[in-house]
Amino acid sequence: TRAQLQTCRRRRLSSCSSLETSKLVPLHAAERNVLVLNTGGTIGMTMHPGGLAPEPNALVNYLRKLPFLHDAIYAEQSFLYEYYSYADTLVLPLSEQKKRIVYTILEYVPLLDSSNMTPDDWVKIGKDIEKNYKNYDGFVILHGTDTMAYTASALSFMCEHLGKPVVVTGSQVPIYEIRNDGRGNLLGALLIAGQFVIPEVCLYFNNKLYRGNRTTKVDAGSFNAFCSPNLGPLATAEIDIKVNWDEVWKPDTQDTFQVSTDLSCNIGLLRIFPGITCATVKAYLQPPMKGVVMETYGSGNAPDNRPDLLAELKEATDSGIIIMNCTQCLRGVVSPTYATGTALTAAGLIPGSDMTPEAALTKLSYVLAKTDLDLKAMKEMMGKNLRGEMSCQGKPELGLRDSRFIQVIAKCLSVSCKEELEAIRDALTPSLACAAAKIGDTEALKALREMGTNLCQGDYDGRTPLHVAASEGHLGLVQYLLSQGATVYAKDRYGDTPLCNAVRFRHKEVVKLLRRTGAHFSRDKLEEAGAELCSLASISDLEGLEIWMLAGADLTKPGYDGQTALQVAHAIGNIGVLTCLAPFLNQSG
Ligand code: ASN
Repeated sequence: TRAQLQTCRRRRLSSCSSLETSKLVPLHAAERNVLVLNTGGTIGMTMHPGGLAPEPNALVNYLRKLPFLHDAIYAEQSFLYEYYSYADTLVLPLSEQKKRIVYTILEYVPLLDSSNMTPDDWVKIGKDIEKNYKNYDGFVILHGTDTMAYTASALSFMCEHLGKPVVVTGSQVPIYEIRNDGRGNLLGALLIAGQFVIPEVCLYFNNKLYRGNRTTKVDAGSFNAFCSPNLGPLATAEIDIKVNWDEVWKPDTQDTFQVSTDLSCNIGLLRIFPGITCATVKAYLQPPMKGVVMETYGSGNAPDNRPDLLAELKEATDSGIIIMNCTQCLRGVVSPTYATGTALTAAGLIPGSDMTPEAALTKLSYVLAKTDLDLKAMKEMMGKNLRGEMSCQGKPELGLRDSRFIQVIAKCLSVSCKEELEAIRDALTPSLACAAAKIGDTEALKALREMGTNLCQGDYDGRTPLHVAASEGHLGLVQYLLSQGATVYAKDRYGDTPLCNAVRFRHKEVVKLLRRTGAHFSRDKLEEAGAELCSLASISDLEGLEIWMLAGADLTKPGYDGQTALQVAHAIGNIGVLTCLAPFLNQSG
């Protein structure tokens, strides 16, 4: 069984002194699992008579030969091949953060040049993420660059209540060439997807991680092919990988992850130009058109001395077509600065803030497919910031740097420069937040939040306020933290999640809440649960059994000797345990 193989792997690792992770870090705490969906793109292309085209069944075998993308010795000694039992699982060498990224590549058939991709391919990717969500810490999508920004944007909307990183990447030169950008891009994407709980669909290219729905391809001939014109990178991979946590999206959701695979095809992009005729606009807005992104000039302007054009637009919006006003400029925001812009709003267009056309188009496709919404609700949704795709014009958040507390400490330590202030902030605030979580002090956490603290950050041991609140059983606080974007997937240095902590310290209501929010045990933890359940059954610990079941443990999983908890209860004739387990048995089928 997998449980036995897992035990074998651990035994092997602990007896093998040549493996750096063996004694210092337990195997399950050091390994992170990433699923790579290889959809195609230049990264895996070779030269064919007609030009570069995808080369099937080649990538995994090639990567296997590259020591920095596959540690064959570790794989061999840690029993990796037997455990995963499929040939396309590889493992990176130990990372600087002392993590091992174990990655499995799923190759699509056929592999596609991304110019050939359609929304059906986005749906396939979305479904694969959904199907494998619980078994991996993060996802990497290998993809061609031509339509990468569209796919990343579409996935960002389709992935509802996402809690794990999805990193789209590819390259400008095939990975098989001597000089190429594929190796670096793949390596960076794997390290990020495996090590940081960034709950977003991102795009990684040329050492930068961007929010996917903010990107656009700007260069056909450079390794620096993408830019995110209106939002800085979420992370940069220089000597160190630095995550800009202030910028990372904080979902305030308490719902479980799901992928919305309904997309509308009746959408379009219409770029206006001086002298565009009314007939062109009219033809474009005919049924079955449902939503259009109009690319206007500057800060969202179009001629206001063309009553014919404005009337055409007004007629279209009156008839129920949603028209988004986005700018043709690479940078900047649609704003009511000019009369030529406000005329469009009067004609019923929705100002698209600083959304890229790619984001606005795929958002339309996603929103228009929500058949349970009426037109008004759809329009509201289009104007709302759903996944960080647009900037909200409001007052900027107060930075912790502005807080008196940090200023006083900075003064005592005689520091003033930005970097040092940030270093103080990053060192102090996670510990302060954890201390507040320990005593259940929601007010203190709110105060820290108001100072600009990111409540999702872990302390020196990777323990987040959510870990601490879950350990202590502070239900209200757990709720508050979840509403502030705390992630249920954070792992501390021991590999434990808040759910593990809530189970260990037996806080039933917290377990239930975390489960509703999408928390789950890892595949390995579920394998091992058999032994724990058996031991609980043998001592008739009903409370312990119940909490494990609530956390999603599977009653049919055997312990070390092949017996299940039920068989143990039977063997000792414990009716109490049998009655306690019965309702869950039906669930686990
Ligand atoms: N045509 C390629 C594609 O989009 C371009 C690339 O990946 N660099 O698949």
